[in-house]
Amino acid sequence: MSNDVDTVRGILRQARSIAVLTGAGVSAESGVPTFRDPDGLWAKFSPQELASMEGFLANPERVREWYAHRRSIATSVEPNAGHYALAELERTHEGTFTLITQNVDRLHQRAGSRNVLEVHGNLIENRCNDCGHIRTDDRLDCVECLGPMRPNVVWFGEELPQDVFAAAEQAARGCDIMFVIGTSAEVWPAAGLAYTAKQYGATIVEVNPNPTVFSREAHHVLVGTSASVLPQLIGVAS
Ligand code: BV8
Repeated sequence: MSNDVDTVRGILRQARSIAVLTGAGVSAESGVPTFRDPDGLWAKFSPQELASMEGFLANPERVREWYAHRRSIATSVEPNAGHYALAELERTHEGTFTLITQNVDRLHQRAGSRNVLEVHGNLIENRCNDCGHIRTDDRLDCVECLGPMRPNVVWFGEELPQDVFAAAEQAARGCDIMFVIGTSAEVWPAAGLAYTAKQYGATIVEVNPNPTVFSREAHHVLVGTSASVLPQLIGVAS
């Protein structure tokens, strides 16, 4: 297993199809808390109470306030060099690059990434739990059907958006290199995309300052933060 940026840059130059799977670690250097790091969200809050339908039904006001708080963080910070490096990689690999993100903060899009598969939705929008109507204001009930509006994210126990996940699976099966960046790879079925890419023969590159349950599956592990490693990968001094 190589831990060398130059080796990976050589593989990247030959790649015909690139897939990237990102997690909360990519937004950490922008100031957005991760989930499972020692100072992460789950150290302070219970995912079952705040990121599940049960938690929402039990206390909709508390859940809405929590997401409004996270939305204010996400909209008040800036994308970091890691986000911009991935947007640049998409530009230089037009049509052969797919960014799959578990993140709900939309920082990839604000950094210029255009083809972003949000497998866990986004917390900028609200969605009617009954008819799916999307809004970005804070109305509590749907103007279309009066159903309850909730954050447009995928909660624990909820199915991922089928069309988005199908596109992500297709990218994972068809790529010849997959970067797995800033994710603990503990949340399924999103984490399964990295295993699928490996199963279909892709070269797997993990970018993370810490080891994860997935590290032993990677052909190359670049130990470091995404904001420092990713600009090096695209040949920009970070
Ligand atoms: C479903 C949105 C069924 C909301 C989130 C199989 C096995 C085991 C369990 C399951 C399984 N299948 C399903 C499950 C259950 C569950 C699950 O996976 N549980 C796990 C936790 C045990 N999955 C589900 O419930 C999924 N739904 O399966 O439904 C179904 C099917 C059909 C019909 C009906 C139902 C839904 C899962 C989605 C949950 N929603 N978020 C919100 O954000 O509020 S999950 C949440 O975790 C985020 O989306 C997040 O992105 C995701 C993954 O976390 P990470 O992004 O990896 O973040 P984490 O903090 O864990 O790690 C950060 C990493 O970054 C670390 O490695 C750290 O070292 C690194 N890092 C830190 N700093 C940096 C860095 N890296 C780079 N640079 C840095 N600077």
